[in-house]
This record gives sequence, C-alpha cells and structure tokens, in this order.
Amino acid sequence: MKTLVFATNNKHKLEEVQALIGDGFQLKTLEEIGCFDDIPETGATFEANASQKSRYIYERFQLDCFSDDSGLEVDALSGEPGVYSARYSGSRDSDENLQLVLDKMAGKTDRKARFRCVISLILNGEEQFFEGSVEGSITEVRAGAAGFGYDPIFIPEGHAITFAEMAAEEKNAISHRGRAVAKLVAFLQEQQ
Ligand code: ITT
Repeated sequence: MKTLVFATNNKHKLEEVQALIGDGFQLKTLEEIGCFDDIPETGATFEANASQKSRYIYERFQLDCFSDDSGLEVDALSGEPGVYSARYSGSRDSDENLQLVLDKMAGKTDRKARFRCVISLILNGEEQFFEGSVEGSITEVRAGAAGFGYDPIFIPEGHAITFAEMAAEEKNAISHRGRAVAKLVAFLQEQQ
C-alpha cells in the first residue's frame, strides 16, 4: 500500500482527507513522522503556500508527501480572506475569523464567494498540483455546528444550507477539498 505524508496541522483537514482518500493509501501525519515544526507559509498564493509545506517535508524527510493550502475568497472583499483565511482576524480562532467576514459583509448585497484548495504532491521528488473549488455565498448569520473554519457562513451553490449544516459526506462530495483530492487520487491510481 502506498504511504504518503499529509503535511498538515489541521485535524479537520486530516479527517476530511482520510475519508476521501480511500483504502488504497496510507496517510501518515506530521506527528507520526516526528515533525513538530511550525512549517513556514509565507507565499502570496495557495499554490506557493502548498508548495512551501510539501517541499519543507520532502527536503527534511525525503518522504512522498502532499499538503493542502486552502481558503475562502469573497468577491465583495476583493478576494479576502484568501491566503490569510487561517488568521484573518489576527488569531487562529475560527469564530473570530468568521465574525470578521460577517462584519465586513454587513449591508453588502453581492455575497458571492468560493472556497479554493490547492494540493501540492511530491512523489519521487517530482511536484504536481491539484486544484478544487466550490462556488457559493456568504450568509447573513452563522448556521450549523459541523465542519470547521468558515463552514457556518458558506452556502454552496445549488443548496439551501451551509457546509456546517451538512453531514461530512455531503460536504466532501462537493467541496473544494473533495474535488482536489479526487484529482490527487486519480493521479496516484495512474501511477500504480
Ligand atoms: P495547515 O497549514 O497545517 O494545513 P491551516 O488551517 O493553517 O492548516 P491553511 O493555511 O491552508 O491551513 O488555511 C486554511 C484556512 O482556510 C482554514 O484554517 C480555514 O479557516 C479555511 N478553510 C479551508 N478549508 C475550509 C473548509 O473546508 N471549511 C471551512 N474553512 C476552511
């Protein structure tokens, strides 16, 4: 079975990707390979940050690995929080971050937004990118308790409830991360 390190410190991402990647692959966490570093993320794009995370692990451990850089882009906020999604309010507190989005969106009629996810895979020393996105809109108030991050204020297009009101499988089937992981899995299957 193929073993891949998933270079993330976000346990919600890990749970989602574990559910999506299927039985054909064994995921190793950063903890399992003995990496407790604060991996730098200083890029201006999801691609650059994803690359930084997977290269950091590959260079130190020489293991096949991938990373996910993701976030919410709100049209009326010129694409914010974007690459700053994890710390938009200055802290990593999801409640504070999503409240800042709601505050900045007060009174705005254009509520269009999307989640984007870029995966950087380093397999046998070669890097590949896989992308996924989901269009949707920002609610006026938060709803739901499932998921993580901005899920309580994001309604995917064609649906009437937020990601945080959906079962994990329902979110995974249409999410930015679900779509990027599906491309990653298809690529890995071709390699076998
Ligand atoms: P790692 O870098 O360790 O993977 P992180 O949480 O810092 O974890 P990112 O830098 O990629 O990850 O930031 C992603 C942020 O975007 C995340 O913390 C959430 O605030 C938001 N986000 C990404 N995917 C999301 C999702 O599916 N639902 C809700 N919010 C999401």
